[in-house]
Amino acid sequence: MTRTGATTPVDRHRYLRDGYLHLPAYFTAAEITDLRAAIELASALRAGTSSLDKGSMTFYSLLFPLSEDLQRFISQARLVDAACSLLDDDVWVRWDQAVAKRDGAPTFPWHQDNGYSLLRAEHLQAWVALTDAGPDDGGLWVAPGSHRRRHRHHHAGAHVEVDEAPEAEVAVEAHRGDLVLFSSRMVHRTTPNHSGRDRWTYVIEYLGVRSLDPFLAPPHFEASRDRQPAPRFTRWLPGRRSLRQQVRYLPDRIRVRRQEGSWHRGM
Ligand SMILES: O=C(O)CCC(=O)C(=O)O
Repeated sequence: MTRTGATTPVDRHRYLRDGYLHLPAYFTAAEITDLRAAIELASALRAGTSSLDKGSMTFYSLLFPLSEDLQRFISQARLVDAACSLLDDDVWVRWDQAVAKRDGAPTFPWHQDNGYSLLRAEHLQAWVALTDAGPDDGGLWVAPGSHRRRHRHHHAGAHVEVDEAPEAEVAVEAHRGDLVLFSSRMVHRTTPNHSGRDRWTYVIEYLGVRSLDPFLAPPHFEASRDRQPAPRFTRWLPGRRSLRQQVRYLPDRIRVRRQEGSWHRGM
């Protein structure tokens, strides 16, 4: 089957079945070099540190609002096409982050990203390997099939962790330029980096436009219209206008307000 640059029907079937897709060599070396330069510039503009930082692991979050280059990257046709197809909706980007897992960085424990975002809707994580990221260099491990239900989490300091570690896991042997698309409900972790090199990844979170993030203030970055790239900041996505969505999140908003400051809500 010809790859159009995004995803094929077979990819979609595998994504729905396993909860993730590993697409090797999705980006060229030149694209990754440009992406890293844009991340570096935006990170320099972002003040402060993240409460998710752990040992020699550093998170640089919400970079795209600071960079037109990143806005172009996250709304490029191939990514938008893949995100719309896998979420079956037009999409907006609620979050991005570059993560440096430097030599010696520890495990980042098993979790679903919904455990951090506190969203009820599934979102799509587009995980770009900016360096090699295999099992020995702080790479990603996934539990195929675990995305079919919400798992209970407990707090572990600023982090959350699923109550029960999955029984079956798969290491994703990612190389620089690979793309891993996975469901925010996929239980995943990353293991320590013992490689002597720094591991860098960039993660973009796509959410269907009918889904609200009640915790994030507008404007929001709309990435597609009619499933074509249509990048723009807007205050009024369909999910935000929906009374049903607003009411659905009332109990969560009250709970989060009570917990505010005790941990980090993010990806
Ligand atoms: O980048 C990492 O090593 C862990 C971060 C992570 O699991 C995530 O972004 O959900």
